[in-house]
Amino acid sequence: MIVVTSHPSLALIKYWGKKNVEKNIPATSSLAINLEAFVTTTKVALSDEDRVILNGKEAPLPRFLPFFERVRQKLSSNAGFSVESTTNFPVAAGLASSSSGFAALAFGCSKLLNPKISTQEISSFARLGSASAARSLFEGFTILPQGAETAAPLFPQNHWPELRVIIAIVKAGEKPISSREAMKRSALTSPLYPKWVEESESLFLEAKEAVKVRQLARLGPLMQKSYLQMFATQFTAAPPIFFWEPESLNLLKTLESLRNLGLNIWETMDAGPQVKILCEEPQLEQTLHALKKQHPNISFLTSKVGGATR
Ligand code: 2P0
Repeated sequence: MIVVTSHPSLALIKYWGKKNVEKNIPATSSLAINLEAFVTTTKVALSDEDRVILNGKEAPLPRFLPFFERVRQKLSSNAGFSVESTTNFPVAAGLASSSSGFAALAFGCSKLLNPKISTQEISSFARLGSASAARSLFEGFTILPQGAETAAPLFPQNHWPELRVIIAIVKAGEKPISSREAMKRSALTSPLYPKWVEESESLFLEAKEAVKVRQLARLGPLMQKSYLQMFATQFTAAPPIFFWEPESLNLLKTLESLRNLGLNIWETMDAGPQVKILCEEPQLEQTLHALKKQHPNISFLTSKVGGATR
């Protein structure tokens, strides 16, 4: 048996849509950080048949079988996998649980079958399960370029020591539609989708530079454009997709007013109502204080940039 821990991958520049659906290849380049405070712990053992238990409940196998089959095929094995996974944060709530989940699973299954396998190859297995999981394998700041089969490390965990993420849990229940279904619908029906794919590459290239020089005031507006353009493809899909809750929008307005007062804080959102706010350590306490005062019903968690799947 192998025990694996992994952190979810929070995209600052988003992957949303696929270049190749069957191979799960992204249509847009993403840039992300791992969230240290959120942890998935997964035990994987070889077994006669496949079985997955997530947070104490038997999980439906169809979501995992194509992934297991590809790992077995690529590593020339017919072993089954018995998997038990727990998270210290809500799953399927827009907190990237599938990224840490499939990263841990890919790491565990492939190391059991081939202990010498490279992280690059594990990343390409993880991508088959969930494209964002390809990024979770590596520490710190990571990229998954459009068209790529594997993610790559960009900067290590200690590249930007003052960077903090505040995670606002607006609503913890499971989302009404999976990311996979939602991005499929955006791609097939939103008139804005081609423009989103075209424009996201320049956001990605500029964001890489901003991260390199650790300039949050330069990175922030690029992050905003990325998540808002991604959501524009959801709002304009047919039928439209609404992941936001009223409280999400209220929080965005608070963030704007705090920025106008001089705080260097910038948010992003994913396929769910939660809001993730980037700031730097010297402004962390002041920001948290203001947010808690204005939004007493929201829970705020804080994270640093996290390490690799291990
Ligand atoms: C991301 N998200 O870059 C984007 C931003 C959500 C919004 O990757 O179909 O679970 O399994 O490859 O990776 C969530 O989608 O989708 C996601 P699949 P995934 O983090």
